[in-house]
Amino acid sequence: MGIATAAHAASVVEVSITKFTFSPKEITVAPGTKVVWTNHDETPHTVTSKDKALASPGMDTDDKYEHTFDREGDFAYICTVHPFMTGVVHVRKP
Ligand SMILES: [Cu+2]
Repeated sequence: MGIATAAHAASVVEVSITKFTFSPKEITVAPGTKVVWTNHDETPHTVTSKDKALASPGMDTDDKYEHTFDREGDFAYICTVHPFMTGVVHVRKP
C-alpha cells in the first residue's frame, strides 16, 4: 500500500433505477468512490456484473445497494431479472 494522500475525500455517486433504466446509465468515477443504487420502481431489480464484483440481492422499492470501487477498470452490469437493463461504471484516476 502506498502512503495515503492528504485531503483524499471519499465521494459518493448515486444511480437511480427508474422505469427499468439505470440513470445515469454510464458514469465515470475516481478509485475509492462509493456508488449507491436506489430502486425507485415497483418492480424488483438487481445490480449484477459478470465478474460478480457487483452482486446485489433482489432490490424491492426504495432498496439501496452500494459498492466502493477501489481499482480502475470498466465495470459493466445488468439487472438479472431484466437483462436489457444495462449500465457501466468506469473507474479512472482523475
Ligand atoms: Cu430489473
